[in-house]
Amino acid sequence: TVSSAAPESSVRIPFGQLRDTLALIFERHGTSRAVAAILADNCASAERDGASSHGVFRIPGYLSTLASGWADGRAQPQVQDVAPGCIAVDARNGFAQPALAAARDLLVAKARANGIALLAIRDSHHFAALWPDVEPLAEQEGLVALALVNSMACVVPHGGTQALFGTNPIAFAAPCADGAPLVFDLATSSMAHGDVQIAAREGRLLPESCGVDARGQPTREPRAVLDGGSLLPFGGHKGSALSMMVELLAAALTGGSFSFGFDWSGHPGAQTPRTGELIIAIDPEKTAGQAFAQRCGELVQAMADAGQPRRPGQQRHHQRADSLTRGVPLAQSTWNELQRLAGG
Ligand code: NDP
Ligand code: PYC
Repeated sequence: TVSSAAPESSVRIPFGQLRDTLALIFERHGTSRAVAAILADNCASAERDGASSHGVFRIPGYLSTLASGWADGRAQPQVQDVAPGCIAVDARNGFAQPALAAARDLLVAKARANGIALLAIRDSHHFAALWPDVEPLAEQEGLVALALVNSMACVVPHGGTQALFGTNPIAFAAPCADGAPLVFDLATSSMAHGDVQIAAREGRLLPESCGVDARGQPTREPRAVLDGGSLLPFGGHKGSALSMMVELLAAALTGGSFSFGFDWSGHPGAQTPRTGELIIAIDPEKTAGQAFAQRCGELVQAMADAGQPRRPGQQRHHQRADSLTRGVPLAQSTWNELQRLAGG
């Protein structure tokens, strides 16, 4: 088991060392060197930012997926320039992040030229946090970015009886005059599936109204949700409608599978959903000029003045600053296991 920082005996690992160790692990377990570098940076960044449901906790799932032959860690994404404002990428059963990396420069150029551009990734596996797909577009390029990805059927549509939707996250990033971009990244389910797994491992009950058991009865028992039960959408019919939208935009619009549309039963150990991802990038200069980032700063200040104690992304950036200063916190046993997997 690879778990995040445990209170008993923990260590602080420099971010670069963690990332390099993860890259070795990926490469040793079947990805190309280029894919290993991208996945390692993504996974180490999540751990650095305290996004523990998608940090090193995910390594065993990546490795069992690769071992099962379900995802291709050496896939070469195929980028197609399909229209002035539209790029399609066939990830060819590889991971979504290398597909995004292959199309990123073109996406930025098209957003700048047209004011808006669409990146439609299909036949891709996304097993990670979504904010890394949008935050750099705001931070490094000054673009507003929205990403949607669908996952695996584990969420019952509002009022329904059967799991159909994925946990289907939406991430948004906007440049902000006060420095860090304004970012949110949230599952459209009551909880991320990863957090249910972590609760099960730690022996914690789930909050009320998050999930149902295999008979459709409300339960707070994480194992009951994981073993034949389902999660509920967040916010009742409203979250359910957003999840439905994610299925349409991330799957139907890209040519990827719906969350209920793929069959991994022939690949025991497979954990990564084989679906699609949509990214929309907008150049705010076209309609608002430099004023956009200032208006964003104004809005953030107004929220603080209205008494909101914390803005989305703030906790993550706080954890990032701490990790970059003192090292990324990990349980000693986790770090030992990662080094073993890396062959060290
Ligand atoms: P959370 O509910 O933890 O957080 C959602 C957002 O709300 C974050 O931007 C967070 O900012 C912000 N936030 C949280 N608490 C507050 C608060 N009190 N005040 C203001 N803002 C707040 O995220 P989820 O559990 O829904 O998702 C966790 C991760 O799981 C995401 O990264 C998501 O992409 C990933 N995921 C990935 C899937 C996939 O298919 N690849 C599927 C489902 C989820 P902050 O980060 O600063 O806390
Ligand atoms: O935590 O819900 C989740 C999730 C699904 C796919 C990757 N993460």
